[in-house]
Parts: sequence; C-alpha cells; structure tokens
Amino acid sequence: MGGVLGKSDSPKKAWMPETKLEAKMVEALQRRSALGSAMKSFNSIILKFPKIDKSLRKCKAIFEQFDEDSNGAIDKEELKKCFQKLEISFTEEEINDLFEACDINDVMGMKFNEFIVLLCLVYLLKDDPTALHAKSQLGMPNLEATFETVVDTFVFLDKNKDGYVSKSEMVQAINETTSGERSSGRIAMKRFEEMDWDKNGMVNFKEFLFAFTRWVGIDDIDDEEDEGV
Ligand SMILES: [Ca+2]
Ligand SMILES: [Ca+2]
Ligand SMILES: [Ca+2]
Repeated sequence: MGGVLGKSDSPKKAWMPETKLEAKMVEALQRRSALGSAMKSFNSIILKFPKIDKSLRKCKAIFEQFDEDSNGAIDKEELKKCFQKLEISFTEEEINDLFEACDINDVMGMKFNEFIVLLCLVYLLKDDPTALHAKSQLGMPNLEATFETVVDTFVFLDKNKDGYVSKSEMVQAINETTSGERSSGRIAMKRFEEMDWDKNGMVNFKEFLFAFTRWVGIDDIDDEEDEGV
C-alpha cells in the first residue's frame, strides 16, 4: 500500500466535516470505532440484508403515525412532535440540521427512506456515553439492534477510523472475503460509486446510510399506494 512520498501523492489532507452535524457524526463514529467491529466480512453483512430490510420496514408504522396529515412525508413540525414523543431531546438547531441533512429529494418533507436515515443518525448521535440518558435511545429495542448493525457495518468499512469510507477501504473490505478475485475490484468500485453521491471521493456516514437502505431494499416503497392525486 502507498504512503511513499511520490510526486503524484498530494499532501495527505484530513477530511474536514462540512457541517456541524457531520462533525458530530464523525466524532460519534470515531468513538464507536474504538470499540471495534463485530463484522467479519462484507459478505456476512450482505447475508443480513433481508433481515435488516424487514426490521426497517417496521418503521413504516412509526412513519405513518407521525405523518399526521398522511401526505406521505414528514415535515419539520411533524418531526418535532415525533422527537417529543420519542423523548429525543435535541435542540431546535439540531432538529433543523438533521432535517436539512436528510430531506434530500425535491419533494417537501421527508419520505420514508429519508426518515429511516434520520432515525439511524439519531441513534448514532444519541449513543454518547457522556449523555445523561444514554440508556434507551429510541425505546425500540429491535430497531436499535438493526441500527447497531448498520453502524457496525460502517465501522467495519472505515479501516483507518477517520469517520469516512475511502475507495481503498472499500476495496480492502471486499477483498477480505473474495481473496482477490478479479471481479472483486469492480464490485468494490461499484459499491463505492453507489455510496459516493457527491463524487468527492469519500463516503460520509449519511451517504453510506442512503446507499445502505437501497442495498437492503428500502427504496420507493411508498409508491405502492398512490391515492388522492
Ligand atoms: Ca405529513
Ligand atoms: Ca476511513
Ligand atoms: Ca462523498
């Protein structure tokens, strides 16, 4: 592996979080990384996809409960009530930041897959050992176990524990199982491209989450019922 100071090596710059929220994510991930990952291989994670998919789909009930006007999206006001009910004590600013970060499509409000990403971010951010109420984060043990698997997957991929997944880390993770088969590099590249939305060569936790939900099969499942157009 590289590290030699060749001409082509640009000075190694640390990845700087672009927002306060991202800085918090990186912090939380690094804290988590210190504990190591229970994952053995990327394949073992893929085998868990159906189970993760099933578990995440149960969030649909929560989503519908908080989508008070049943328009298929959760707006900021609905989200605030949701946080109150779940006793998630985030500041107004934090809720706004989370909302902006996860509300990525052009439609007003958060769709189901965005809501899942948001809950997982909440799970990660609440997992602060110094927090007063570190114990039950969301009061949904099954869901939290699933989020734990998701976070653990990221920790598994982030070999150098800097809170981001690089291309070479993805290659490394896939190579661990396929013992260097020819196709493995391509697979790793494809997975990486699916994650790196803004194509800046690095995958942050949010990008990872959106890709991950698609991998397990959560996509536009709320297109199933198109009533009241
Ligand atoms: Ca709504
Ligand atoms: Ca990394
Ligand atoms: Ca990126």
